[in-house]
Amino acid sequence: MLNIGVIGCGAIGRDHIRRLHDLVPGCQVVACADYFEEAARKTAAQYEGLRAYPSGEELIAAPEVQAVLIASSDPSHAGYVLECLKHGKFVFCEKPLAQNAADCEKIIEAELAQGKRLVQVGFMRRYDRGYAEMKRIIDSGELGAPLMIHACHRNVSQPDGFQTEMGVSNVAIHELDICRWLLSDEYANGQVLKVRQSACSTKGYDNPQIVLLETQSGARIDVEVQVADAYGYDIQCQVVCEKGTVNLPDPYAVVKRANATRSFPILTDWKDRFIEAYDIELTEWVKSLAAGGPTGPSAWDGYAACVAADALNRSRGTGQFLPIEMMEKPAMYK
Ligand code: ISE
Repeated sequence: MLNIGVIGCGAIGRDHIRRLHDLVPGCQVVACADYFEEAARKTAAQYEGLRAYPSGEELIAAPEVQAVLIASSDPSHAGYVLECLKHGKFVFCEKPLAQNAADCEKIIEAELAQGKRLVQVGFMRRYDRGYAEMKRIIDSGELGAPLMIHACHRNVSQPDGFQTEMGVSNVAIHELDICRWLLSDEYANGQVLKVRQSACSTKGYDNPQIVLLETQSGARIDVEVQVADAYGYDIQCQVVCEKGTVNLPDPYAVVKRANATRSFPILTDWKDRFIEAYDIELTEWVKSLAAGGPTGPSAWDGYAACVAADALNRSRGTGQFLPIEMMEKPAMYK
């Protein structure tokens, strides 16, 4: 039985605690912490045997905690991951791994010093059945080489304090991971374009934005990023290959026919859209730790996404494609 501590008792943190408690075999959540102590105490009160710690650091140091799940605010991720590595503990960190590539490099350095993989990053889309099938078809080679990806990420709302850069570093970070995974390729350059702004969006950040990327093999990717005020939470992805295309399926929804209209609902909450992927992701994570260590998205993958996000955010307003340059891949991640 793996004892897990969860840092961050906001929406996704509480959702993961429920998931680990109700669904995932072979583990129990024994500790939680939150920047707002009261949030941790309230969460702990809902589960037998769950203890609230006054800080993430104390939770990480607690002897009964064998593995840590980080679901706190983005700026706190890197510090907590480094703390887990200092204690040699397994850590699952929600995306993004850090606020920038430089902090990811520190994490990679600390993990290399431990001599084995301890870190997994929460790129849950890799566990979504739709994306997994797209990758299987692309990898089979039956459609020839992938040439282009058209993707879009449409969201209903963002929390207070959201900023333009987060459209890339927090939201489109999912596409930055899934596109390099689907194509088995790395990015060469990219830029962010500002488009005519939605009249609905008067909150002080760019919305929508377009992310453009070129991979090392010359494939091109465009991602429409609407961080808020969309009609629903809608994620689309089409990969155009030499001999055909593959499309991400819409999530399961019953089609209603009434009043001379055929319709089906579109989800609004991102936690629901990928609920099955989250379930599989954490089940596999716990299973992999029992077998010796994580096998899902690594600190290297977290780093690759942040390198691209940094370049994209630097490109905003320059009208230029900027190079996306990574350090040499350490053997541990090959
Ligand atoms: C949110 O922060 C997430 O993490 C979701 O996965 C993402 O799809 C969403 O757009 C973000 O707002």
